[in-house]
Amino acid sequence: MTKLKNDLLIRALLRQPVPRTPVWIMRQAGRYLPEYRATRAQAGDFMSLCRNPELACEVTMQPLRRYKLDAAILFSDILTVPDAMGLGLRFAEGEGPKFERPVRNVAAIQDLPVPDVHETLGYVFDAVRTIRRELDGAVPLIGFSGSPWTVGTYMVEGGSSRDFAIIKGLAKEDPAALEAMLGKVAKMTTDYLNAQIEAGAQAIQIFDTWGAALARDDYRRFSLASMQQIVDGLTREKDGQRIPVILFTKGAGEMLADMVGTGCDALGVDWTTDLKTARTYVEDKVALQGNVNPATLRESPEVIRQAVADALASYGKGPGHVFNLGHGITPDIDPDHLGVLLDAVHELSPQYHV
Ligand code: 1CP
Repeated sequence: MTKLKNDLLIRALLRQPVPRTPVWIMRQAGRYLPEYRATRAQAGDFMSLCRNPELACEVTMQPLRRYKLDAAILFSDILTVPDAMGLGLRFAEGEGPKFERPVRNVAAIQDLPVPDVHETLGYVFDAVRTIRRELDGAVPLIGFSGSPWTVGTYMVEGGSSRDFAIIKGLAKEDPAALEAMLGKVAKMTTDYLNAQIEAGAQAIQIFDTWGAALARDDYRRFSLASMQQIVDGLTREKDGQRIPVILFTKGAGEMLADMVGTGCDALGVDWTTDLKTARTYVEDKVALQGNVNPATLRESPEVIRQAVADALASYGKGPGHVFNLGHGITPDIDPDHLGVLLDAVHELSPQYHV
């Protein structure tokens, strides 16, 4: 096993001292990069890109060739799991994800299979192995999944949703059925992430994009409990190295305090909670990742640099900060603006680590 040449991300996630704040960017491979758009065109469509390990590796590497990043993230999607459960995923051009067979009732939940991940998602683990070979230890590779609740919103609604009316209806009418569905997704996701780790993923992030659409009690019952089930089942050490786990509930706010108890290593924070406040919620028990507003990247270089300075100052001194945006970079961003943000992190962060 190659030793990491740059292990700043792993050290920061474990709250160990680092000489500067490591940085990666959610959705760092994606549509804002012209080279990504070219590779996707070559693949034909988004799912063909995900299913081709060589091309998935290529788009994973693209942002690392341009920028000084401290991690790679597997190129895939959170919806590969329900696709493997037989729901029939397609990405209609300009429309976002759609499922042909959404899960709408108790019978569909009972019939929902939990297939073997090696038989259905082998292309993802092939991509992980291909990327690890290509990285050759330069930086760690982050594997990921969605949270069962977030994935469940797409499974029940049949695609993206504004108000989550159908799944919230199910939560009210038949909460036990919803829990059963989330339990199946959690089981499949645990196997999926463990197979990513087996194939070479060196840290794990669980994206809970829609958890904060729930009231706090419902968040605990439907989102946090199913993430807990995953964390409890994850491989936490491989080849003598701990595999850090990051939970990211967008808009978590005070719920960050509830998330610490899962046994995760780090929590993602979006820009609606400042890092100083988040640090008081988690009482320095876990590392924090974030949290510049992605919209800041539309502003001038001066504004971007100031946002970096503010986020670093808000976290303050000491270990346990991984720099990131508060959510994914959007397709409209000028790639040079991301360079400004990353240069500022490299330049301004060492003073917080003396
Ligand atoms: O047109 C295209 O090329 C597809 C756009 C795209 C990309 C680049 C989709 C479709 N998925 C991805 C890759 C992706 N998705 C990654 C790996 C790339 C990287 O981070 O560098 C990751 C981690 C995701 C995760 C993901 N997919 C989330 C959670 C993170 C988040 O941003 O909140 C969610 C909610 C999805 C669903 C999804 N997949 C794709 C789209 C457009 C969406 C969002 C749909 C919606 O808004 O409801």
